[in-house]
Amino acid sequence: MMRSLEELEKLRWPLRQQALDMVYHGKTGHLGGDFSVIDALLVLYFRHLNTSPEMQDDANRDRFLLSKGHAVEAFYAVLGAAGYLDVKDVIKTYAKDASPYIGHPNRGIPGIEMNTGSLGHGLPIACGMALAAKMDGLSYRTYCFMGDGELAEGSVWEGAMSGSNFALDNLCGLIDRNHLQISGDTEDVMKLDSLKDRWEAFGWHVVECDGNDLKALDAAFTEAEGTKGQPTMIIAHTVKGYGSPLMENKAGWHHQVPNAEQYETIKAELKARAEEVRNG
Ligand SMILES: Cc1ncc(C[n+]2csc(CCOP(=O)(O)OP(=O)(O)O)c2C)c(N)n1
Repeated sequence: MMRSLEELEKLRWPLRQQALDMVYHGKTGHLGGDFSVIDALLVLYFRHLNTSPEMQDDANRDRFLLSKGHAVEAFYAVLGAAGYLDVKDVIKTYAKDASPYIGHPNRGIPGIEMNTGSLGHGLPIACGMALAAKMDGLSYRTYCFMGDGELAEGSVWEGAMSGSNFALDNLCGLIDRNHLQISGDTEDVMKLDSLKDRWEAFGWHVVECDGNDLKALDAAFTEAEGTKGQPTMIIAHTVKGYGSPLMENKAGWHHQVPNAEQYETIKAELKARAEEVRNG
């Protein structure tokens, strides 16, 4: 279902509110990483991914893996907007006993292709899916979103090697480059400088963009689609907690659940962003 960037500009604030509601009522979750990646998820699902709730058994549907699986609340919100699930159900039951909506993506939920959350698994599996498309003569594309902290996992670099070795131009990765991971700055935990050079050295086409700018993301995915002979890695420069000054750029909000007062503050911050859009 194609939506204009103007429509997505409106959608990105209420969808963050839904993620906030899931975490607040479920008393667990990862709001910082949800808020940094939700814009990229929206642009992908509503402007690039060739799949839909009706296409789930279609062998030629595009594949998407949220390798940074802890951002599942953002994923549920986007799947809800795209018609895969009822987001009210998610908000009501998220992380509660017997709910299918657990804290990481789980196969069996419509639209979820793979269980993720043990970091580092997405890219090698995405390589396998992209290679399978080539072997089967199918035209579907495969996308995989990772966190920058996730790049400390060795298996990511096996995927990096395989992607170019098999010339997987039907594969597009995205790194949510927000400079923070669970315990602080990525440069203190595991240095990632020269990130573009590293992926290029592994044989990937690299696109850098502002990962909280819908237009820039849209152009990056379009460039990936037009790239032949090698896979593309989009380095999306984002702000962890984007849209909530209370949470922005603070490592503590990786996994923190807001109290009642913080909940109201974040809600007001999101409402203000939504009003900005309405007032042009
Ligand atoms: C294999 C593995 N090791 C450790 C963890 C614990 N963990 C959960 S989130 C996280 C930090 C991830 O940081 P990043 O990928 O940058 O995510 P973001 O900041 O975008 O939320 C870690 C280490 C995990 N989920 N899987």
